[in-house]
Amino acid sequence: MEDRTFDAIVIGAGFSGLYALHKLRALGLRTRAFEQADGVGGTWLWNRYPGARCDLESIEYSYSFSKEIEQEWNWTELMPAQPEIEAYLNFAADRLDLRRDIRFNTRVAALAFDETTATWCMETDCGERYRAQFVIAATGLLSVPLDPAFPGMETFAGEAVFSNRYPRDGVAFDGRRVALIGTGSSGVQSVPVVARAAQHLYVLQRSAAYTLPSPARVYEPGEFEALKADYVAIRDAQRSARAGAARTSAFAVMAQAEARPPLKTASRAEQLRAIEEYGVQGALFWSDVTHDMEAGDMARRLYGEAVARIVNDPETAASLVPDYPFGCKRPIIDSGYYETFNRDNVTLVDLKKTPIVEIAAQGIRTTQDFLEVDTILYATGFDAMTGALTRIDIRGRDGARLREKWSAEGPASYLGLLVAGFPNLFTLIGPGSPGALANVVSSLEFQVDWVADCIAHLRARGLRTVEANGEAQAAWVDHMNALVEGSVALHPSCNSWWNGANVPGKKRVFTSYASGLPEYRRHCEEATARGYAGFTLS
Ligand code: NA7
Repeated sequence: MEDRTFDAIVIGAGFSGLYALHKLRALGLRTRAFEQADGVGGTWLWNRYPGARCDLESIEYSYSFSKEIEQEWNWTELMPAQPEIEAYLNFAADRLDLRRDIRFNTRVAALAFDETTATWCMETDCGERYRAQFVIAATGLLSVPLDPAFPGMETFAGEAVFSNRYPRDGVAFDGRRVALIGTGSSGVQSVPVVARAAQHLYVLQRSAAYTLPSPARVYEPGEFEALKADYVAIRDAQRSARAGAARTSAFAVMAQAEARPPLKTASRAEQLRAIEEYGVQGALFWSDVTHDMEAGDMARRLYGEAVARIVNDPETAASLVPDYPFGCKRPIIDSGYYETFNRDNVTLVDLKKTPIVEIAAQGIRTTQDFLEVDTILYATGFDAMTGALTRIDIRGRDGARLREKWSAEGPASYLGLLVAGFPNLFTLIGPGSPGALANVVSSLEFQVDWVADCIAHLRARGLRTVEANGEAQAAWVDHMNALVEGSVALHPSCNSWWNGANVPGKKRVFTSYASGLPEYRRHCEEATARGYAGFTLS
């Protein structure tokens, strides 16, 4: 009979779940991880869409806790592509012998806190029950697909695929007429790759994206070996960097912009020189762009001028200019996105002008056209940050449901680690953490270490539970909100997964801690040093 009682249960076997399993096992806890997919990788397993690539350097978007993994693994590209990240996580899982404690193909459906034993009862989608004192939700910030609801979607006779659960064996686009819906990071990265194979590609865009050319490239011979020898210094620099990444990244682009002069005081000649020298990036590299709506609008227009220098067709170029300010959505890094619209086999369909009416057996009907296609690639995003937790039926003290609490009050949590009323349920990279604003790997390593220290502290003192205090949680939420007050990310025109506005009916709240990873660490370490201030240990 399978043992169903553990010290700790980890939900998810992506970057955070794998490290949590390793760390808790090393602490001597009987730990079992549950993963709904058939392999490790999490987000990097599901999102196998063409062109999927990280926007941080591989040397920084990797585990720092194991010197062995650092030295034994060889990255081949500066900005790693999805297959290499998935292979890396498989390597780490094997190197740390994690698979024997992971139950694959198993989705966690429900969690209920049992007050009498101070343990969590967990139920899987097959109705199996497990019990553990601690639960670590390593469920990812971009793991719950958000599918559109176009009339007639189910009647499409061709192949319909989703970027966020892309088929393992890939999709043949060769010679096909393809429609791609959605121009966030997934859509923008897919466009150039699909365009090279397809007979014709229709890009169906509801909101235009701000996207910057990726510095992605293969390492020169010897280049990675030199970096590898320098890991100590690289990790040091990462630790003190606001975004948990000190080298090239989308975050660095925004930080550089803040260090430059304001756009509002730049002369026309200076503005033009910026886009001549730096292309689209030159339009955004100014200190006031993400803080001042007027400067944001100037940057938007300048960005349009830079796009018009790349895209030949003026109407297409105009449609590709966002109608919202930079900084409202997470910046994208692409490989030849705008240039792709100069290909004869690519058509941009501006859904703001001609919305989708329905999907039919042979294609997509807009208010203006019928697009006959063989394949539809949906790249429509995620119920981010909270979705992975709210779709599990989580009941804490007095049977209170996390889903209802968060939907009524917004996704509150103390330090992004624990939620009041839900003892011993640690949330990794969820709301209240640096989440979407920092290198997820750096954040999760810190959080997992914090959780392990906290559990060791409880055990050493014979304590059973740790729980966030309501007042500390409320103060943390207020602090988080104050940090983003007045920023473009919360502007009413800003519909982004960053603030939940991409999900119909979801409360508009900016859920990532905006003061950077070092400051976040300081808050957490300070709470620990003050005897777990803000938490109740009992
Ligand atoms: P995103 O960034 O949420 O992008 C989703 C895209 O899909 C976006 O352009 C949406 O337009 C579009 N969308 C969503 N629903 C519809 C409907 N119903 N009709 C038309 N278009 C729609 O998700 P991604 O997967 O691209 O990227 C997520 C993150 O993953 C990314 O930031 C990186 O960090 C990695 P909208 O903007 O809502 O008008």
